[in-house]
Amino acid sequence: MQILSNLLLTLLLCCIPGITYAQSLSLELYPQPQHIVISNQQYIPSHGYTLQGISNPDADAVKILKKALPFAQSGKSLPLEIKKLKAKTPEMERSGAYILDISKKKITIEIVDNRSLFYAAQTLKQLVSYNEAGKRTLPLCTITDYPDVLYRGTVEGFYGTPWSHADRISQLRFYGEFKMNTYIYGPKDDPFHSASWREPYPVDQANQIKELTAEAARNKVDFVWAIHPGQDIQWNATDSSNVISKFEQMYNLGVRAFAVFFDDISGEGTNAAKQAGLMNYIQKEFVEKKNDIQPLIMCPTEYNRAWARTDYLDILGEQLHPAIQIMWTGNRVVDDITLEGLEWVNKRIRRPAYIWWNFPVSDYCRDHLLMGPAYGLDTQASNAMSGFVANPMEHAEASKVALFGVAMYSWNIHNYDPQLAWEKACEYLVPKASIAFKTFCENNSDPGPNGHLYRREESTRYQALADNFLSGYRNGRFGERDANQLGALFAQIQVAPELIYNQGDNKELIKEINPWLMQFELLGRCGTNALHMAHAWYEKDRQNTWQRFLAVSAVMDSMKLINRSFNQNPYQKGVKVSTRVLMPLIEGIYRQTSRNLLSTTETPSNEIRVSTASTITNVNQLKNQPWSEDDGLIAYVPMLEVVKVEPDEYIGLGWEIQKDAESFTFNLPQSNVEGRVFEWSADGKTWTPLSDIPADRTKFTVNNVDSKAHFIRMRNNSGKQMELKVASFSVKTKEVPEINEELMMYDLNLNTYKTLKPGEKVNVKCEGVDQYIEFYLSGDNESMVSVSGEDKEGETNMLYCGYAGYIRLNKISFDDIQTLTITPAGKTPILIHQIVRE
Ligand code: LOG
Repeated sequence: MQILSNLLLTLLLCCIPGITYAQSLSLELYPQPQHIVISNQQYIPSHGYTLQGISNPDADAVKILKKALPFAQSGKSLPLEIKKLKAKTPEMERSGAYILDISKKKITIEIVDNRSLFYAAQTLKQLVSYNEAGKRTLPLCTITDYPDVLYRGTVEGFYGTPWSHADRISQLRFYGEFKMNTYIYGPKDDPFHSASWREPYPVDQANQIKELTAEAARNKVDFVWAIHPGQDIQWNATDSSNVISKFEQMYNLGVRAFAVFFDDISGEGTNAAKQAGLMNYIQKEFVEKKNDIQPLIMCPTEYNRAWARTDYLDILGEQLHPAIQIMWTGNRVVDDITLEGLEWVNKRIRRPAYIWWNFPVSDYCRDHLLMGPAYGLDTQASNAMSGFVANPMEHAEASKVALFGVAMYSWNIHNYDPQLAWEKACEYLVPKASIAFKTFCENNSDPGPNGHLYRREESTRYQALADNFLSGYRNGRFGERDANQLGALFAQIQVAPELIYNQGDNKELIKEINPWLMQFELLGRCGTNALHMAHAWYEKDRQNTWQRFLAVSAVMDSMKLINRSFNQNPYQKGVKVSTRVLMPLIEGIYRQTSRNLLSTTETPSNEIRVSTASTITNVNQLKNQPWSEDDGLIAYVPMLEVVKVEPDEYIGLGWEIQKDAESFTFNLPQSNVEGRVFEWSADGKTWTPLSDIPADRTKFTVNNVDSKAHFIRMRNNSGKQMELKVASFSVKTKEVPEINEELMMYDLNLNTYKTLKPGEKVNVKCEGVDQYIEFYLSGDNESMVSVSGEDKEGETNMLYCGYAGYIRLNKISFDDIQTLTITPAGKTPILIHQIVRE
């Protein structure tokens, strides 16, 4: 709001003749320039321009200028002069710094390098507007601009499907447009980057990289190629030259910037002194010999403060050549970036850290999208970092929402406003349906519970509303005003995807987020139904409440279907939307309604009560790791980073007492197997070794788990620290023996049911009923049902015949009847969800 009113104020002031107004936020320019002096006047150039000044100005920049401005073909013209910038401050010596001066007689651009001209042209492009007559107008102004952070951009450093060639081209253009100058190539699942780092790229892929380096150059972006050799590197001359040979191949494809990543590895490769040795060797034998290569970058093994428990960083700080940059993710793997945290690491590595920000990366929460603002970035930190790159989602276009913020932040840190950047990003990406897109994004920004404990604001504007409504409903009230507002929101949510499909020009974006759009529409529907259901309950209309309950259940079933059908990756499969506020609200209303409907003194019998599955572990890094339960498979959600297991610590699982295990599977790559033991237990207290697991295997399935077992664990019995990755640790339970459908009619769960086909019947004893019997039934539109009973005289009395829905029979109507019989009265089956006898 503040920003908006500033803008308005500025615009107003600009309209008063003669006032010169200087401040950085006076024009819609992104990223915001550092200094703007602007007059009130918009001006229409009287002639086309001609270039003057330095010879051979950057051709890519000139192309943009020629598109933005009228250029003179012949005759009279205005000068557009490009000259060398005489810097008076160190900032104005930075690559990309420029001064752009627009007066009536002339435009002057002062530059440090080609990048400066390119950026000045990008700014100019944003300055041009059109008046009513369709004429180009320009504001008279002077813009003095430079980047706060030297290296700004992204690191394609996630696990999962690497970006496509087209994705990358589109990214590079986007970076150029918003003054980001760095793209670090390091997708974990590119074998030529990581697992097979010694191998050269096959021809077709090599050609694509060549194209990327050219596209990067056109956009004044450094294409940094990273190698990830640490898991199997040998600290010898052969492997040192293997790294250099690979770099040579990349150099020949046009790469002029390089990085070596040592993250997420275990064993010998983690040695700090050896890593520094290799980096210094590359510095001396490759970088210094070539002469046209950007400063080297390394990602250390202890890349965040939570993991920095040894002298690893100090060794790097001392031994690594001072020209080499060191990456850093912050206080944790995924976290905000604070000045305090930066100062802490900078002291140890003896240079300003190069930030690898793990946002909006979603490889640890793949069922979610992170579409919210890029916030949590210290605005005082400009001098404490040498670079700032963000690790994005595997969804390239969708990542641009956050990356727009990254561009704004890293260029002009002090003035960074995450919310404003987010809004502008949404408007930029889906201009014709930006409101719908904002609705989608603001309700899809939190990763859900995760091992990194990283959460993001989501649906913040609706949190109080949702809480109020739900707590009122739980106490028997119906907050009409809250309900109206929520109703409007759900209606907006329901139509948002349609608007985005129809009006969104960015087809790639739509393709990426399509499963979530489908789910979002259903969320809107589900929310609307839930509110109707709550209202029906408030009106004391049980029949209607039950119908609405069935409607909500049906939409929830559709959502489950989408969750089972799309995005079936082996890590976090499925499609989750609005899990922070809105889905919990709907589920809360749903559960409360179920409780309301079933408020009875009966409790389900012991037979159908269940215990729950969960992880059991005393390993710190795993304590917050979620687990999944799906089709009888209980499993740790796979983790990406190396886990350190101290002596006597264990990783385990427990499962429901009524289930028997069919098999146990583990896949713990990168682990030392020495001294580990696998054990099972019936009670979680006494443990018995699991035999038959080969001692050297990091991956194995046991098919004959003792039927008494309800816990399994792997314990470190080696007396020293053990390293491993948790790719899988799971127990499959046997199919539950034939479900007794009869029980489902009395389990106090409205979601389970018994199906009754035409001709079949169910008898219900009337003995013990004091007040009434209720039937919760469903079927299709034609499903009819009859309830009848035989009285003492042996005569059949029809008590109900009609549609299958909610039926309540008061005791008085079946006083002299011992058994009621319920049966379909038409040609279609009915479902009995619950029979309540009170
Ligand atoms: C990896 C990275 C991954 C990210 C988020 C770094 C330096 N390395 O835990 O590839 O995308 O975290 O899951 C990492 O962050 N490991």
